[in-house]
Amino acid sequence: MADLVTYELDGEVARIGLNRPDKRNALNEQMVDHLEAAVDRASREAKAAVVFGHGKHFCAGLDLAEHKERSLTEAVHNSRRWHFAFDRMQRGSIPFFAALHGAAVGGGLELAATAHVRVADETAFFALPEGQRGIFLGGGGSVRIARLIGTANVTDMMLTGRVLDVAGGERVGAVQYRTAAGGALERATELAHRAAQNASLSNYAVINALPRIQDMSQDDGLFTESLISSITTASPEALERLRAFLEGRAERLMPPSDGAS
Ligand code: 1HE
Repeated sequence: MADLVTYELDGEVARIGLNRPDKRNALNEQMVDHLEAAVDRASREAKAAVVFGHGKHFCAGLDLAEHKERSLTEAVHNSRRWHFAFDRMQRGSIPFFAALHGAAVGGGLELAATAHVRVADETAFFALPEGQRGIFLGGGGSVRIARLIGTANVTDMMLTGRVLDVAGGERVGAVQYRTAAGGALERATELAHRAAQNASLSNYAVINALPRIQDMSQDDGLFTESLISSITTASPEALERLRAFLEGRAERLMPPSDGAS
């Protein structure tokens, strides 16, 4: 049987592929375990990672066939299992880029919202059909998707079954980069390579401190920012990078050219 989740290392970037295309990469329990193992492996071996879907779609969400057999208690544990696994990605040690195409729906959108940056091609679409299925978000979406696109948009998508195309996804803030059909994986990989060049501690602060600061009061947030900022500044890597800039050895920033931003 083919691996439910594929893993490959492209230099400093790990590429993790959902690999159950016949079921549109619907996530069953085993896949969530394999995904978590791949995330942990990437965190040890890579400086950034991409998560993508094999086949026609990114991910059709929760495996509904498996879910319909669950007792109430099992459903709670399964939802918590998703939370723990996804948390290892969102609050881990390296940034994740989601490459989206086709359906990114239900739990698929919850997974996409767990990544730190989303790249979607023109075939991508987004929906939260939980209401239509008689269930609710269970993979962290009521927190992560709501923070990403706002509670009003989540409410609308869940109540009305609204399906957003890639432009709609971009409008609500779910999509940071758009590509032509078939281009998301390459673009996400390129962006991940770019992120891999940053100081690891800065990336760690971006993915761990920034979201926590959003949950704080302004006063606590500003104080925490000062602490994190001073910790990163004092790291040997920062000192070398600051020196390199001042000695003219670092790349200068350029205004974006077409397609480069
Ligand atoms: C599935 C699933 C699934 C497809 N669980 N088996 N998610 C949903 O409600 C989305 C349900 N899926 C769809 O709306 C469509 O399948 C897609 C738009 C994603 C893709 O359409 P299409 O035409 O390419 O594929 P298909 O013919 O609908 O499906 C192909 C097969 O995948 C088919 O099985 P087959 O044995 O008949 O070939 C489908 O039954 C199967 N399949 N999606 C199980 N989700 C932690 S809480 C999160 C809560 C949620 O995620 S709720 C949203 C669930």
